Order: sequence, then C-alpha cells, then structure tokens
Amino acid sequence: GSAAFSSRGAFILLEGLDRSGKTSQCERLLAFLTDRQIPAEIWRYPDRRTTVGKMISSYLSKKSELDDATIHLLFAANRWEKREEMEARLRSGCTLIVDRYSFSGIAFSAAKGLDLDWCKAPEVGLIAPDAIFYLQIPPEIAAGRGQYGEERYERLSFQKLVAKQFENLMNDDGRWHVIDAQKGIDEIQRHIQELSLPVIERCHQGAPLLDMR
Ligand code: 2DT
Repeated sequence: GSAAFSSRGAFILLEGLDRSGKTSQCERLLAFLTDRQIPAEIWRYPDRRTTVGKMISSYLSKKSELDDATIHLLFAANRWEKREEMEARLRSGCTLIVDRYSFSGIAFSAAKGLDLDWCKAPEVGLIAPDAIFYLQIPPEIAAGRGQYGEERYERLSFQKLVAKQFENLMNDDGRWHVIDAQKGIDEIQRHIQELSLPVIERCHQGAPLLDMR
C-alpha cells in the first residue's frame, strides 16, 4: 500500500452461545481467506495456554472455585496479556479471526448478576473488533444440538440469561452483524465472507485500529 497509510489486518470477531457454530465458521473463514492469499489466523479466548489461561481452564472444568468478580477479571487479564501481540499481528497485516472476546466476557458475568458497567470497565482500552458476527440461535435449539459437556455454564437456564445479555450489548454502530445460526453452514459462511471482505479491504487501506470503550 501507499506509504501514507499503515496497511493492517482486520479484527473479525465471532460471538454467540455455546453450540452456535462459531468455531466451525472461524475455521471455514480461515480456509477461505487463506485460499485468497489473505494472511489470517484464528485466535480464541480464553487462551488457555497462558498462566492466567490455565487458572481459567481449571475454573471452567470445575477443578477450582473462584468468586464471580475474580474470574471476570482473569478473563479480562487474559485479553490484556495478549493485547500487545494482537496489535503487532494486526499491524503486520495479518487478519485475526477471533472466537469469543470481550462481549462473551461481559455477557457471561452480567448473566450472573454482576453490574453491567463494572463488567465493561476492564475491557476499556483493549483493541476493538472491526466487525462482530453474532451467531444468533435460540438457546433451546442450541441445547438440542447435542449434550452439553461437563463445563461450567453449559446449562440451558444459564445460556438463556447469557443470550439476553448478548442482545443487550449489540448496537447499530455498523460493526455488529446478527447471523441466523439456524441457516445452513455454507449459507452462513457465504454471508460472513461477503461482509468480511470489504472490512478487510478497509483495514488494508489504513483504517485506524479501534479501541474498546
Ligand atoms: P469456550 O468453550 O469457547 O472455550 O469458552 N467466557 C469466555 C467467559 O465467561 N468470559 C470470557 O471472557 C470468555 C472469553 C464462555 C469457555 C467459556 O468461557 C466463557 C464459555
């Protein structure tokens, strides 16, 4: 690109309930972009590989107990500890397809009854996504896609509360795209591809990185 612009990758986020199909859509989008020679990689949160991530993983698998505020801050810390690397990857031109981020962090904790503004506060200053695809599915349908695992939060009653919080977080700033997750895998993927390409193009043309606020 022109020296006047800093060409960068796009931050594309997929959010949704468990079983909404986020992970397969991330993988398909990666294959699509890679085919088109667009540098891209998948990131996911929580990143269970770090020290903080191991504490989160132990909590999720019920091997340890933490109070709601503490686990909330650990999830946020797990994003903060990757912030610098995320910025460097984006600035190097790589598009990041991210499986869950701050909105999962806020929705899951607010669903437990924590104050919404308190939940949002530790996210402020993180890098914000350029596009958010919310894979919308009625919690009952998601639950019907097979048995939930053993992890914490994998209960229909709680997933319903989380869905409400997600819907509350969406806004019309142009970054949020609600995708009907009951459509076929290919149709959903085509929709995500069509909406992602112009965003990636804009970022390559030098659109500034966004901050969570
Ligand atoms: P996975 O099953 O996708 O690994 O998610 N969660 C996730 C939070 O409560 N806060 C967060 O900040 C994030 C990123 C969602 C594990 C569970 O952790 C929840 C499901």
